[in-house]
Amino acid sequence: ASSSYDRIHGDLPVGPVSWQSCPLSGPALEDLLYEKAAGEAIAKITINRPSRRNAFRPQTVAELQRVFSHARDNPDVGVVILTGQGTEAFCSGGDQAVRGKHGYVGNDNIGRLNILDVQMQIRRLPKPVIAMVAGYCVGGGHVLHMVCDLTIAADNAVFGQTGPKVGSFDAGYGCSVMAQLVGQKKAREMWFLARFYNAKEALEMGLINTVVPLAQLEEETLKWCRQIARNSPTALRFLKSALNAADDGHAGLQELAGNATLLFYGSEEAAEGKNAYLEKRAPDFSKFPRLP
Ligand code: S0N
Repeated sequence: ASSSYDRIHGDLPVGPVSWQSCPLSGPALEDLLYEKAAGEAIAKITINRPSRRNAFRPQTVAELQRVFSHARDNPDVGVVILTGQGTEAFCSGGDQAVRGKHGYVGNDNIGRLNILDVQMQIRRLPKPVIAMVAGYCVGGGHVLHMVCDLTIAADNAVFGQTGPKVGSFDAGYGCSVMAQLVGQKKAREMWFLARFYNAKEALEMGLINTVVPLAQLEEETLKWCRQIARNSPTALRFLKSALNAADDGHAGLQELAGNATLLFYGSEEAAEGKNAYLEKRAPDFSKFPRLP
């Protein structure tokens, strides 16, 4: 039903968007597509290794770091979609072909677990990140969707951890965020048995937000993005950090507090302190109310 708010704000844009490649300084992306919707505050990051079920190697992860950083800084972006190329997989986790003794090995011959840095980037990005999932979403790929703010799944999506089957595990957000989402018993089931779950089961256990037919996956994701993109960016920023805060401990508080500082800097009261310092006079805070 349409409320007076809806009537005042008008209809959301509908239909497909025109995706345009996002210009990025530095070397060309090899493992990702990074696009922006023309005229809309929506960016899309696509892991583009479909022949490996979009498994990530160090190169993929380094590129994810670059584009998430760009999306964070870009004022024209209000919401970010993370997805995988094709319909077979969102992401199948770390590329086992380059797994070495100390992580995943890239061109520099150094083992890395740098996907953990991307998890942090998504968690702390002050804009909503939406996982758009078709096909397999497993292993480290499953952790990626869990750290996204929302997950929209196609009806062919399959979710699960494989770690204990292939001799790996994610004992960080991979466990703690999962337990928050699905509860301790179900999280232990997911990790200990390493079973796969279909989209309906994932929805029932609170792992994802909605399921739609594969053909409507992007259309539905855009609907959610457009609804988010017209809302207050500052409210969204605070809400994301507030929803992280308790679980992230000191780091969560620091993120939330940073947002408070960011807002306070825009006030006359904060400006009085700065101006007084620069003008070498005592600040006059007496005009600012001591609110109840
Ligand atoms: C995804 C699965 C279920 C798809 O099965 P399907 O459709 O039958 O396709 P396949 O024939 O199996 O695959 C097609 C081709 O793709 C290759 N491939 C698929 N996944 C991977 C992968 N992860 N690595 C390398 N190659 C992959 C296949 O080999 C096949 O190639 P060809 O045709 O040449 O044979 C199925 O593919 C599957 O089960 N994949 C493996 C899933 C898996 O076990 N992933 C790894 C899980 N572990 C992690 O992700 C590590 C955790 C982690 O990231 C982490 C955690 C904590 C701290 C740090 C880290 C970190 O890594 O940084």
